[in-house]
Amino acid sequence: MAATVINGKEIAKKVKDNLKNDVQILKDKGVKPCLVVVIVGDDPASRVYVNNKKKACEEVGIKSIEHAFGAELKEEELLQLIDKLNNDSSVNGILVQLPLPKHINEEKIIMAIKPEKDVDAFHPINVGKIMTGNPDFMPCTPAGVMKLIEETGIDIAGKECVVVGRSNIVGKPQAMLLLAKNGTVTICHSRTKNLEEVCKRADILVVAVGKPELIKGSAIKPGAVVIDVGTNRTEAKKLVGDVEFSSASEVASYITPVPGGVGPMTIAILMENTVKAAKLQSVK
Ligand code: NAP
Ligand code: L37
Repeated sequence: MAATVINGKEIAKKVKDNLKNDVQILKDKGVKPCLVVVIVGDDPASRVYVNNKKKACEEVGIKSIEHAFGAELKEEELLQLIDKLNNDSSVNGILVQLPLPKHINEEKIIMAIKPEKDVDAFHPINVGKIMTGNPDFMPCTPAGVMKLIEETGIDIAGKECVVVGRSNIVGKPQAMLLLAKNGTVTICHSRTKNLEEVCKRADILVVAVGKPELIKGSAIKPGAVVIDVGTNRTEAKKLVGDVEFSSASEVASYITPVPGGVGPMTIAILMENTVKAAKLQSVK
């Protein structure tokens, strides 16, 4: 039996539509939510994502400002810009699109962003709040994944959840969110032995590795929910996930496509975080 394909684009649209109302209420109070997106260098994937983020802002009614720089930008100059944005009360959210050029220390940049404006939830203060519960901002991609799982109607409590990948952006916070919903969580990475066997235990499988079609149908438990975070461009310029869709969709009960799965949800959560930032800053 073929799996039901979870339509991330449609679910993201619902999230954004709900936000429009919140934005209008804020505007009526004289608060204009504003997101600043900073992009350094000419990574084509980052360019697409930043454009999609700006487009989403427009849809929701959030003001977006882009600062684009060549790869030669100095770390010091970026830190100065962040300092200026931190102190500009008309700016609610600051997002520095990663990856940054090698000569810029990403950790240093993340640490420089005021936690109240850190809509990516990458600052250690926000990461800590995700771990202890009750965060101000949700981690965009993992929270988007949670909404997609929610949409299947499946209760996470007590389920075997396997996350493949342990990055600070996706894998690690993903595991925390699944744990918070009482999943029994296993995290896999490049040193995991018998990856297929571990994946096959999963009722809910989230894959965020960055290796095209790494996970095949043979690694999936019949009836599992499969969420594919991977966004890989093949030589033929085709976009594929970390899961082999053709074989996996024969075994899973629900599966996300690439594109049109997790990507649009990442952006929808970013919009939620920006509106939340504007709300929190307006009651100060
Ligand atoms: P990352 O920082 O490169 O991390 C990749 C993780 O995968 C690491 O933990 C690595 O293990 C693990 N890994 C690598 N090869 C493996 C293997 N053969 N078996 C098991 N684990 C393996 O990547 P990321 O930022 O998390 O992104 C992952 C993918 O998701 C990429 O394709 C990225 O483009 C995509 N992504 C999509 C969205 C979206 O919104 N759709 C958002 C963010 C990222 P080690 O830790 O041991 O090295
Ligand atoms: N929050 N996310 C945040 N901060 C960062 O610094 N790098 C990074 C990050 N990752 C990120 O932006 N990922 C991402 C991935 C895919 C999309 C958007 C953001 C996306 O829009 N994906 C579309 C297709 C895009 C395409 O055509 O290439 C999709 O449907 O999947």
